[in-house]
Amino acid sequence: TASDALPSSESPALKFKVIATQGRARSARMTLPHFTAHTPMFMPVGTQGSVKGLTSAQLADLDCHVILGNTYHLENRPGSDTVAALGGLHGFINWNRGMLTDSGGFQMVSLLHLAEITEAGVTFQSPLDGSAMLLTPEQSMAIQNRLGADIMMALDDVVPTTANDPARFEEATHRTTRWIDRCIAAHSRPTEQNLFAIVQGGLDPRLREISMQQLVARDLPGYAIGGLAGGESKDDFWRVVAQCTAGLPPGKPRYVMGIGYPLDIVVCSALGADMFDSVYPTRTARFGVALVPEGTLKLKNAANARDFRPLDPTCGCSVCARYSRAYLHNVVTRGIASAAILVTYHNIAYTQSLTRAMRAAIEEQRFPEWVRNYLRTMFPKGD
Ligand code: PRF
Ligand code: ZN
Repeated sequence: TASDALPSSESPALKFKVIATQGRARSARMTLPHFTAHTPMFMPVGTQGSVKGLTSAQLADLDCHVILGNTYHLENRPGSDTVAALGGLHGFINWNRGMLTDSGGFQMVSLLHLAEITEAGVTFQSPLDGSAMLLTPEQSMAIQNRLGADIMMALDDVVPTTANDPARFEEATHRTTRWIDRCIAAHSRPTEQNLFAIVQGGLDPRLREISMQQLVARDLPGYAIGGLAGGESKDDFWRVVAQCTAGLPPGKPRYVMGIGYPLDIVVCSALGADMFDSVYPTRTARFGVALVPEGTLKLKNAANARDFRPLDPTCGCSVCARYSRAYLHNVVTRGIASAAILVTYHNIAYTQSLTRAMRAAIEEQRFPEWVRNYLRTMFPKGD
């Protein structure tokens, strides 16, 4: 409860202060070099720097506190030296709030099936000319230092949870620890940028425990839970998140990587996670799917053609204030460019109001009721 001693931590470029807890859920303030973010928070993904369909001004209007960029994509084009010359990612995309960059390895492994992981780093074929390229922990740090995001992610060895190879998970867990030491040594701006470590270990509780113990000993400003959201069962997913949120330091931010289904954001927040990112809300919008309290609304369905209600009557966003489902059905089915923009805007409004509502419920000590109501709306028959 709010009267307990509330955990906090302070490091050169990050202050984290839990302001309320209820059960394992917490509401916190995370002060970064560019912004004080409120958690739990969802961070939209701008792989190439920009969140597809939204301007920086719209993202700020939507109450986004931190957005994501990817090392791998930005290094390819336009290149981190160009970005650095333009004032870092913040200057390049004209965004003055928080930014986080992922380290690049996971993107190469998941997007380019040609990637190969060795002790040196992640080797892959350049998508531009097919030549072999190697991303080492040192290079990932050098690129991320040039991009200048508030939070940089360590280069980690990610094995898909569906791989049936215990020896490979064991190797990846220990390699992720060896790589964090190389990342720490290579990080050249520790007073301006935060390096977060990423817990690996697949679905094995023993490996997760080892990973946490080794990474927590490095005393980093924040910790991510990696290697999930890759097709494992919900039971496995929640079990690993629960183990990690219980084992990570209470006074430091906890980030579950690759999580964007609203239900997962709610469950992980209830388990004590603070940060989430995924392309899901923005990507699904481009397929004409709107996020609503009942689940999803597929705008292509003919049933919307004469439905004059907004996407979500309870949503306060400017799309819901101005447009009907019938209009959005029309622009989506005809492939008009504004369709993706309007649905993306609403979907980000939805995820931001979801996390804002959770923070308020935790702060007002009514989070269990809030969760019950959320679940009742999404699963009306209790199924
Ligand atoms: N590691 C990194 N980025 C990620 C993940 C990870 O494990 C995930 C989860 N599979 C999403 N993005 N570096
Ligand atoms: Zn809306």
